[in-house]
Amino acid sequence: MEKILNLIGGQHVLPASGRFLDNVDPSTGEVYSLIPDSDQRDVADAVTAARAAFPVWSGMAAEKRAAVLNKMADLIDRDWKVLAAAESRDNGKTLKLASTLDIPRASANIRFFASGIQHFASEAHLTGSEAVNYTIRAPWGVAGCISPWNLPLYLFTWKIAPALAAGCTVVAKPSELTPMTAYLFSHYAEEAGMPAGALNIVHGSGSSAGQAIVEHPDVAGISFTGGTVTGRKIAATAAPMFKKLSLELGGKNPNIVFADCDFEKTVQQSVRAAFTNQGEICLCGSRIFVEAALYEKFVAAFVQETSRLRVGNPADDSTDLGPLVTAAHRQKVEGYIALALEEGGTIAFGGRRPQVDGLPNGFFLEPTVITGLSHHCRTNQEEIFGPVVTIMPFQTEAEALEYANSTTYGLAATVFTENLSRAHRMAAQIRSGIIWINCWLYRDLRTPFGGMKQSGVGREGGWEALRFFTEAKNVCIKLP
Ligand code: TXE
Repeated sequence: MEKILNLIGGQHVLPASGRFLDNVDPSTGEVYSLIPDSDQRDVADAVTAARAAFPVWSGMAAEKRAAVLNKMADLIDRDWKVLAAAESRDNGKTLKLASTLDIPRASANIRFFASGIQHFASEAHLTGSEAVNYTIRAPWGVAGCISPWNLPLYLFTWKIAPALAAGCTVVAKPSELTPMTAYLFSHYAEEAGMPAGALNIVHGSGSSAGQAIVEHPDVAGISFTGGTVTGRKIAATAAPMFKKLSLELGGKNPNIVFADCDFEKTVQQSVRAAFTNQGEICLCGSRIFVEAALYEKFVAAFVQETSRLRVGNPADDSTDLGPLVTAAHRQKVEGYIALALEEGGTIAFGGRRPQVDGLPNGFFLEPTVITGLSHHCRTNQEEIFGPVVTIMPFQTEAEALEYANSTTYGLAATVFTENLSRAHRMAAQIRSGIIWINCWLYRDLRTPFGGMKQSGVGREGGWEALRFFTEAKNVCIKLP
């Protein structure tokens, strides 16, 4: 069985414990590879290597670092088929999605920040005729990059690319549920000519390897994407050490549909927003609020469109939803379906485990549509992170806004309306970091990305990410 290894100081190495964790294929429920069960010893080695590499890597001209990063992106593009197949097998996402979204985006992330660092600039200020002030933005040292399982290589590169471009050296930990593409990627460091130790990848559980990265005194900052509960724990560990923190956490995103929307497109985009990647994206539109006049028509069309989605083998071209990532996660999602019924909801579609030919033990679940709930029940307040969506009517714009803002999350929101003034009003008043009008997950990597309230701290993307991985220093020169 294939054994994944850590990348530390340019070498692929076994974990100090000698222990491995099982890596399960969610389509079959079977263990198909082994993951290093790393602990603080491996993390200490990785941090030592990253510290040693820091003067070399940060001392290289930005163009040189960019050249190495672009070479890594070339290698992703060269191997995209292998990477897409690995991502699909590891996570359960469809091969179609891995091939068109995850893997192309991974190389795009790297190219974007390789280019960005060459255009990154800082300010200078003349203080009358008395002094000149300028700002140095220098990488702060060793960055801890901790990424989740839902978009594995996509989010892994979204963190390590700006960190490395800025000149930080990295100790990264991919999710223990989906480590395979990060492992394949780890071989590119040497092939692309990256100095040993600039990128270190330590595999293992969050409570052991992840926690050790956050606790290590020589890791100056942490970029984390994952659940809100984990984010809170990381913040609590990091705060007494005053580490820099970027936290991209959960969402419970409203999708608001006004009666004046472009109906066909709205239904199609709403289904996409609810069920892409089995609903396992922090940006998914999981609470749909529909203006009362359109409600019945919308629910009927939404259910019909959902019924066309095919749950099946993620490797098949015709599959729209693969299995959920783990048995435990499916159980959690099913728990919310049961809760929705207890809270008075009605299942308008789905809710069961489908039979998938040849894959009787996969963690499959039907896309599920629930109606009849209030906006404040637990089902509509807590992140489910699966193929479950609720639909509720609203009467007025003010009511839609109240419902939209009624959770502790504030990551993304979608508004469908052809009324431009209303679109602007809603965009200004919804409390979330991203507002999509008449679209969903339409991304420009230059835009600030992140959430308000318990959806996180800080912003990724564009200059925000490069600013995060650098520290500003003011130099003031008194003129004679
Ligand atoms: O994520 P975790 P889990 C949400 C979603 C999901 C819930 C829990 O609702 O059901 O979170 O998912 C590492 N110190 N999202 O438990 O634990 C862990 O190893 C340092 C939303 O799978 O947050 C992994 O690499 N690291 C989300 C990473 O954190 C720790 C995407 C994320 O795992 C750690 C995924 C610790 N103490 C889940 N504990 C999004 N925002 O997109 C765990 N980790």
